[in-house]
Amino acid sequence: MAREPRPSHSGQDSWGFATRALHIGQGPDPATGAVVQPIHLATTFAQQGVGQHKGFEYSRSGNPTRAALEECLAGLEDAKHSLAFASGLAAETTLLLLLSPGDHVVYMEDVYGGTFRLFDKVLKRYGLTFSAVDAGDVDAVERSITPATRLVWLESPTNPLLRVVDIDAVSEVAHSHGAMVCVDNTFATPYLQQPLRLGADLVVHSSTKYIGGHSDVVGGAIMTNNDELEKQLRFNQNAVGAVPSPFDCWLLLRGIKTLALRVERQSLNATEVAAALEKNKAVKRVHYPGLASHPGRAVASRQMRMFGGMVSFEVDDEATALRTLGRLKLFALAESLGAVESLAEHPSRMTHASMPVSERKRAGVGDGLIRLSVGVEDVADLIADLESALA
Ligand code: P1T
Repeated sequence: MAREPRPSHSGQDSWGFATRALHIGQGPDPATGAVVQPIHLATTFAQQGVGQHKGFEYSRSGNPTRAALEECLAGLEDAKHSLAFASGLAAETTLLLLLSPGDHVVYMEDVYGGTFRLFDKVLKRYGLTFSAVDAGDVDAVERSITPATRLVWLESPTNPLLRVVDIDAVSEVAHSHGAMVCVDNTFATPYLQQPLRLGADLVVHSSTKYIGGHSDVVGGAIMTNNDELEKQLRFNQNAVGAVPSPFDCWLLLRGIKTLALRVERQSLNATEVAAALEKNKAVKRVHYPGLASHPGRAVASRQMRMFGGMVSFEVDDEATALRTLGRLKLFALAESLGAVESLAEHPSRMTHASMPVSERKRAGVGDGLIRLSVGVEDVADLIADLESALA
């Protein structure tokens, strides 16, 4: 049984999501009244006397445009703190620097291939250890926790199979063993799911995706309600320099204004696309949390507002998948996701190619799998495109 959601920290409980997205960190500029945030390109800020300044010293440590974005991002997740990064992986790397050699991480076996690569090819060399688990099974998570486990790393829905994890239940188990929980909320977006309110300690985003929403900016974010974690994260970010440019922060602020509208439409379109694919004879299986056939539907209904814009489906084999991708006209064959235009890709050859075949197999990422990022086009056109490519 799910518990009551944890309290909001944005201080704007009375505002709905779309209002927070437009008004937190986005108000008129106090200096000029401009209704759009200015872009502060300055790399350094004059001090009245040594150590006497208006909150900014040097742009790696802090920048007014980034601060506005961070305030807005915190508001989106109802979080006390947010930090903006140069990319999703920059955010993930900085977050994992909270750990020390010998620490153990349990992670959902079906994660973005680049996240797996960061764990497997980079951080293992610095003495961290990792165990993959099907986090859809809460008992399996508990069985993988050891006395050295400091962190449980989740995605929900996962990339690319849209598996669903009960964030509340896994957080309870992890906390009972003294481990923190981080949720990569990129696929769900803060509009659909707020992991901190479900018990997670940290949220990470690739804001390159839905938060930016227009395939024109790479970025990342971390949110937390924990003051001590925030202090360490800010120290680590400044120490390693994983910061976004002011212009990228501004583009993200611009994208966020329509996040709720876009994700609403993408979720509605994806629901129709998934239903059409399920009826198509060339399709063996459709993965979408909103389908009655999806094993995670009940949990997703409880922890998400809608089911999101990502859909995956399986065709007979790799040759059929590649042929289908080659025939699509509206869906661009491209990595990435979450933007207004629809994209399609082949996870085993593209986004998850950095996972060894054995890991892909274990996670269930087959060669006949196609992943769709459903955009905001007219859904009838998207379905017609898929049907003619599958014919
Ligand atoms: O690309 P970057 O902004 O560094 O974000 C990495 C990342 C982190 N988490 C998830 C769930 C992701 O999907 C990604 C990036 N993913 C793709 C590029 C993709 O096509 O799946």
